[in-house]
This record gives sequence, C-alpha cells and structure tokens, in this order.
Amino acid sequence: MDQDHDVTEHETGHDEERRAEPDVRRLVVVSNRLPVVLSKHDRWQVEEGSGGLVTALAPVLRNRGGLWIGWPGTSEEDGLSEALADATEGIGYSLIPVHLTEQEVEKHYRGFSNEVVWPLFHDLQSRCNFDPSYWNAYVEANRKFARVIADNTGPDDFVWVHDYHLMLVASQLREMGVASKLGFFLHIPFPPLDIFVKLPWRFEILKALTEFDLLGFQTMRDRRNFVQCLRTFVGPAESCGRGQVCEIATEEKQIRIGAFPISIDYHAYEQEAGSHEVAESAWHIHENLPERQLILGIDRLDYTKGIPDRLEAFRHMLEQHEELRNRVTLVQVVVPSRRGIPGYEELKTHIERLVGEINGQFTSQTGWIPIHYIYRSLSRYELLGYYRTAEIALITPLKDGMNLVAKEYCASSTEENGVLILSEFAGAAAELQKWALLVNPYDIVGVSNVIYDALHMEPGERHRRMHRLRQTIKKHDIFWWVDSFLRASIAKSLDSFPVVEDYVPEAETVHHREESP
Ligand code: GDG
Repeated sequence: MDQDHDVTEHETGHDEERRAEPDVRRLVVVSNRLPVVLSKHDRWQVEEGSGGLVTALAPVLRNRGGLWIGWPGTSEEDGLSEALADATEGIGYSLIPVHLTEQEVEKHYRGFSNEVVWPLFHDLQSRCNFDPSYWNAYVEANRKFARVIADNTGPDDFVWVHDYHLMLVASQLREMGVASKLGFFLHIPFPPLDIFVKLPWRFEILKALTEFDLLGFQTMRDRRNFVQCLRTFVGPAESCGRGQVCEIATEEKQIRIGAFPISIDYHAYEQEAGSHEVAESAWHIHENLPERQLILGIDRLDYTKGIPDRLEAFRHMLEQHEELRNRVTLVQVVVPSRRGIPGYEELKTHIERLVGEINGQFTSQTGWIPIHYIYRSLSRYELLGYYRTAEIALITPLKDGMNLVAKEYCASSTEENGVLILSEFAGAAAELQKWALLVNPYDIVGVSNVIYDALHMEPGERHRRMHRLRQTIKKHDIFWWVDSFLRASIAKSLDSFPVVEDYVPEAETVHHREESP
C-alpha cells in the first residue's frame, strides 16, 4: 500500500508564490452540479448547498466577481436561469447553469461517468459498461460545459474544473481558442496502468487531461499512476521537482501535477460537535443504546464503500467472541444515492439481506439487536450526534479517493476517545495511517480482529491516537487544500482574491450571455 504521502510545509508551495504569474482576476469553479439545492413550488427556490467544497470556495468567490458553472440537477429550464440569477444577489457569486437534456444526463452522467469512469477508476472493471454511445454523450456534454465557460470567462480568469465528469473540458476550451489558465482536480482515485489500459478511450482522455495547466490528485499514488499512464500512451514525459507538485514535460506541453489531499472545515465540525443540539442528539442515541460500545459505518449506497464485506467482518467477530454479544452495536447508515444506475438497487437488496440475516442470527431475548440499519440521509445534527457518540468508526471502502467521513469523525471526536478503523485503500489512509487502525477491507478475518482490538483499546492509547489524528486534520484542513491548489496553479493564496468594493452582482449580464448561442 501507498505509504508515501506526507506533505510538508516546504512542499506546499511557498516557492510557488515567487513564480511570476499573470494576475488572475476572478476564480471560476466548474463542477458537474451547481452547489445549490433547487425546489419548485409556484416558482423556483434556490438555496446554497452546505458541502465542504462550497464552504471552502465560497469565500474566494463571494463579492469577488466569482462564478460557479454547473448542471442545475434538473432538465426543466422554465424560469430557472432567472431564479439562479436572482440567487446570485443573495450568495454573492454568479451561478451559471449548463442545461443538459434528459438523454444527455442519462448517457453522460449515469452512463459514461457512473457506469464507465466511476467503476474503472475504483479498480472495479468488471462493473463497467463500455457502451460506445456513452462516450459520444460524454464528449457532447463536456463540449456544452466548455461552451458555457468560454461564453462567461475572460483571459484573466482562472478556471478550476472538478472531477471525472469533466475530463475533456480543457481540450475543448483550447479548440475554442480559450487561453486562460485551467486547473483540474480529480476527487476519485486515478487507477494503475494495468486497469486504465482497459478503457477504450484511454488515449483521448489522457491527451485531454494534458491540456490543463495544473492537474490535482488526492494522493501521490494517484499522481504516480497518472504519470505512468501518460508515459505509456502519450510518450516520453520528463518530470522534475520533488514533493507535492512536480512539472512534467511531454513533447508538446509542460504541465504541473500535484497531490492535494482534500479535507474538511475542521473548526466547523469541532465547534458544532460541541453544540447543544448535537449534545442532545448524542444523548438520545446513548439513551436508546445503553452500556454498549457503538461502532459506526456511514456511507453513500455505493459498491466501492465495501459495506457487505464490513457486515461479514462484524458477523465473524460476533461468531468468534460470544462475550461481546449484548455489548456492542453496529450502526450502519446508508445514504440513498445514484438511483437508476444498474447495480445500486441490487447492492441495497444485498445489504438488507445481510443485515436481516445477522440480526436474525444474534438478536437476543434481552432486546439487543446487533445492527441498527438506517437507510436515509441524516440531518447534520444527527450525523454529528453519531460521530460524537460512536466509540469506533469503521470505514472500509474497497477504494476511495479520500473519504471525508473519516476526517469528520475525528474532528467531531472532541473528547478524543474514538478509534478510527480505516481501509488501506482510502486516500485518507496515506495521511492518517500512523494513528488509525488500518485494515484490508477484503480480509474479513483481519477486519474482525481489528474491531476486536479497537473494542479493547486502553483509554490512554485511544486518546493518544485520536489526538494525533485530529492534529493532522486540523493542520491540513479544507482551507489549506484550496490554498495549496491555488498557490500551485496561479501563485495566489486563498485570501489574495480582492473583494470588489461596490461589488454589483453580474446576474443580469451573465444571464443574457448564457442564453446566447
Ligand atoms: C467523493 C469521493 C472524496 C454522508 N452521509 C450523510 C452525510 N454525508 C456526507 C459526509 C461527507 C460526504 O457526505 C461523503 O463524502 P465522502 O468523501 O465520504 O464520499 P463521496 O461522496 O464518495 O465523495 C471521496 C470526496 O469526493 C471529496 O473529494 O473524499 O473519496 O468518492 O461529507 O458528511 N451528510 C449528511 N447526512 C448524511 O446522512 N448531512
């Protein structure tokens, strides 16, 4: 496993600041989805989302003329552009929609993004559906994004594109004559050569990625995989530079490639975990599960998260250690996700069958039920209540770009008595390996043994480990992440985007431009 991700201050790019770079006026963020929650009653209501990315990027966009470009999450266009333009005033940056038809969403988002790239990049090639019509839709949808970017940005803007849905955008922008600086961050892993090689469009994707000026990956392992694929399919590529960011030169181009492990708003989690509402939620959880150690699993419904293997490991532990029955409860939260994509409904059925079997096997006369299964999204207070209450977090993805739940659990463990059990194959393991208990999620006996060890860990050791985990995450939080990406790409730090005095939202102008062909 990858042991080599250790970012030091020196490597994060104070040198970057010294590079002479053109002055960048505005930040333009592009992601598959706009960071808003839309609902329609008589008219559209637009609420700003609350994810980590929004929290981190909003301050750089707000009142600085920033733009966020993305699909609004609906194919219904009536009145939507106006509603988004109105929302701009409230949130302080422009929301610019990329309209996709139902057919495009089907083939670009559900098809190519989630039935080809998602499984392949998580090393699960047997789950891929390499339907050629998905590729055509992916190219077309990326072109639509590129068109909207080209129409709404100028040469002084820095365009930061996010994730695997939009890997072709830079090459299409260059074809359209856009010369602005372009950065890209991949939130999911980049697979090793022998897996990537299976992709029928491997050459096109690699070539397109090299049109970005900076490519960001979650870990050194992902970065290394990318460079190896580049050398194999695009040709000799010289690399130079040590540490987090390196330069790589192909025959045609020079690009910067870096590892930037994404993180969370540590202080927000720490503070909220101590709030009255969270304390109340934690109290209710304890009240219903008295005198038991709580093990927590929280995941989107996804086959990459390793939920069935985790349930089997828990079953194995209860089989081996009768004395733990009645004394330990696994709370498994599964958040509904990607409805309509093949495999997800079957996974849900599989998980629910396993939960039923295990509960049927062990539920006792005293009323103890080994697994509390929750299939819905928790409110923020509930989520933090579970983070604060659980003695152990059991996070065992088969592969994961980073896994933010692991970091959120630690930030919320304000009493520093929780134990983090973490898959070797989560990106977070590279940073947290020294203080988490690492497991191979495929090894059911091994995971079962580690759960047993965690349940019996001395308070002193729990505290020591959790303290170090929290320090690591605190030091490299989401603001550090944005900062190091911006420094590496445009030699600017988070707070060097000037607030525009007398800022007037561009809602009107943006709206008209977006409507133009
Ligand atoms: C992708 C990559 C990478 C979960 N349940 C509830 C809830 N959540 C929130 C968590 C966390 C987020 O969802 C899940 O983030 P993860 O990082 O764990 O996983 P992915 O969704 O797969 O994200 C991943 C990430 O991008 C960022 O780069 O780390 O590897 O796959 O923030 O808190 N939130 C609420 N209720 C829930 O029930 N409110």
